[in-house]
Amino acid sequence: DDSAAGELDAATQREHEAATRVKNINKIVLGKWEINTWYFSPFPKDYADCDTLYFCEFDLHFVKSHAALERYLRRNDVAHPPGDEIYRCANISVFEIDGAVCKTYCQNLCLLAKLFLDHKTLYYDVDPFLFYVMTECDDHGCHPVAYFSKEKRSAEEYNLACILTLPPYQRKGYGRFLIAFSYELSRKEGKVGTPERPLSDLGMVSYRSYWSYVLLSILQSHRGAISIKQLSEMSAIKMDDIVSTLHALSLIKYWKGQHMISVSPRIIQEHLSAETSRNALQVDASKLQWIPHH
Ligand code: 1VU
Repeated sequence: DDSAAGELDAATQREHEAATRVKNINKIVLGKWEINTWYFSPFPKDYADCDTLYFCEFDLHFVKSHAALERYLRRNDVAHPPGDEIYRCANISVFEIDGAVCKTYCQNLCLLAKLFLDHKTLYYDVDPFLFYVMTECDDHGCHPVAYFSKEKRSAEEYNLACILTLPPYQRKGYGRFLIAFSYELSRKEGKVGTPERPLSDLGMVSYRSYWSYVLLSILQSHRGAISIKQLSEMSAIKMDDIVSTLHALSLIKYWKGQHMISVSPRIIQEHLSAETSRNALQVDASKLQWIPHH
């Protein structure tokens, strides 16, 4: 059909233009942070030529000047993201926000996130997604530190569409925490999951690190032979990702048309010892109050 093909071409072209456009907004102000941006993001025309954008960190409303933000904040007294708080453990909370319910918030979150994401196409249609915003809470409110989005329904077994830790909070284990959280949700749904592709370089290191840790931990405590399928059932990690991770760790052989896991306790110990000394932030599944969406 010519017209459909024509539309697709135009859409592809728009996408290409968006991807190759130069970075527009140089900085954002968000809560106590001034953050330099990394990439282009398609903010509305009126804001596209601003050097700095000023955000309310709680509802993600953005304005063009510091004075305008101060005026806005004086009138606005919410101190946490919208949606449902589905996890709380010490000062860490996770809020679940439905794209169809809090459209503007979720669109603004996508625009903000795109400033730090290279290759992702931006979804203006946020309705099919749920957003999970992780916060650090103090006396002033629940401050956003990281988030991921997830399709309400995925034909490809995706359990995470897009993940971002805000730059001031990166390399503290928050990305890893949210990846673990996404698998905890899959476990509750009784499904396996995998992140949407492509992964950025930083996304790839984070997933590799998580997968390695989870699989090595299971292998360490498991007695006797274990199959890829069993590992997948125990971890909610999709079988392909298990195979590629074990390959990368040289813990798998392909023999007579079958994958064979071959591990020695020494190898497991070597990999895990670095891990346990780091004291990473764990997801406490007993603190998750959530029932799957149908
Ligand atoms: O646990 P390990 O130490 O083995 O690994 C950690 C960490 O060391 C490693 N890592 C890095 N390694 C080298 N250079 C880095 N700059 C770096 N950053 C992290 O990754 C493991 C996880 O670390 P983390 O839990 O501290 O992770 P962050 O909170 O820093 O968050 C990781 C992400 C990927 C979310 C963060 O880097 C980010 O927001 N990047 C920009 C946006 C992005 O690329 N997002 C992923 C796009 S792909 C996608 O969304 C489709 C699923």
